[in-house]
Amino acid sequence: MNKLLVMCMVVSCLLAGSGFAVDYYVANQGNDNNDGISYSTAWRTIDKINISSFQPGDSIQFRCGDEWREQLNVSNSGVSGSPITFTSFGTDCNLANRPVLSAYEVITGWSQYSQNIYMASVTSDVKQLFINGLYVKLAQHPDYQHPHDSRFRIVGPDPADPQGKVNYQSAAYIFNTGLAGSLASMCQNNFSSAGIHIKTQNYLIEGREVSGFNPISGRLSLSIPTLNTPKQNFGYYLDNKLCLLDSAGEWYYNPAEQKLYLWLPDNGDPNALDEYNEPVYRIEASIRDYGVRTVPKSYIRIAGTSQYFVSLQEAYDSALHLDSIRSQSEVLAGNIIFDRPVSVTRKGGYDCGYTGKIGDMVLQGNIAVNDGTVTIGGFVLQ
Ligand SMILES: [Ca+2]
Repeated sequence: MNKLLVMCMVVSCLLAGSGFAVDYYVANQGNDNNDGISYSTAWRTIDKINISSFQPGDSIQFRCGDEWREQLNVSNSGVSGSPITFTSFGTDCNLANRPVLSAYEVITGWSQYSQNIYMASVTSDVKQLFINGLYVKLAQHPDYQHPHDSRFRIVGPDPADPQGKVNYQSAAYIFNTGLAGSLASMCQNNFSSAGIHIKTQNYLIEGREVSGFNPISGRLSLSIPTLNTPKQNFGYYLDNKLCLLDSAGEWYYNPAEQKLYLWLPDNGDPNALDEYNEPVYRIEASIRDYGVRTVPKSYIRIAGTSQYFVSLQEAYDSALHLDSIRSQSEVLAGNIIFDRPVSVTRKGGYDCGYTGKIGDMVLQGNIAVNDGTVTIGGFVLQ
């Protein structure tokens, strides 16, 4: 409630202080010491926008053809009929030349690590990786392209393929005698800190971290027990460990070394240049939580609280164990990562006041469940 009051006071002050709307311009060739209010005196960075104040009716215009890889935090509000507008300017603003605001960082400076695997320094935790705009998988086993993968990338109950199969189980560990084979030697019997994703129900995958491995019994211990007891013959996969990076199209990030490891899908050299001396591979890492973030927050809510969020990711990051996040009739773009050891329920189709259940949610981005449990209902996935 205090937050709302403060917010209303801020808006009132802005209205009281607003004289006339101002158009601000941002260009890669600009300068943050400029006043920003003409083409020739444009600002240069998103950071300058983040630390500036805007009033209802103002516009912030980005130069077509330019690109920014910073996080935009919009902290001012427009009012009904007088919004703050983010748009583009320039004479060559066709579809292919629009300004780009990206949360992704281009990764360059690769050195060969071993055969097809290359390594680059990245000082921020890599959450997702894209090669020429296409999503590539975190190193895992069994591999993503494994012939026994289901659409959840889980190896099914196939006796001929024991490596991804749960033989005996409890909520605190699983046994897999298949791990005593080549994979165990590949990882020197060390699976600690690897991610493990276990299918514990027909509709549920629970993500955990491996805390130990017994190479004699094939027992994999979990950092936190799963909520449901894994079923015999249900599948699982391991990920997030360098020794699991053994196939084309896999990557791994070591946060302690701050090194990113990559085996390109076509076995190429990530430093390769084309005939115009341009990079063949545009390798982009998601290292920020948001590309664009706005407050006040409006249409996503954690049930039982007065908190509203503008993005599902932000709501999830604030959710407590067993919370239910609700929203209705919205299309959410962007990628979402569930990476906390909590169990969260996403309920689409509910409005924030819970007065009725209408209007499913649409999720358009990639969804990665790296830890914890997420139960989703009332959503359309695209
Ligand atoms: Ca692999």
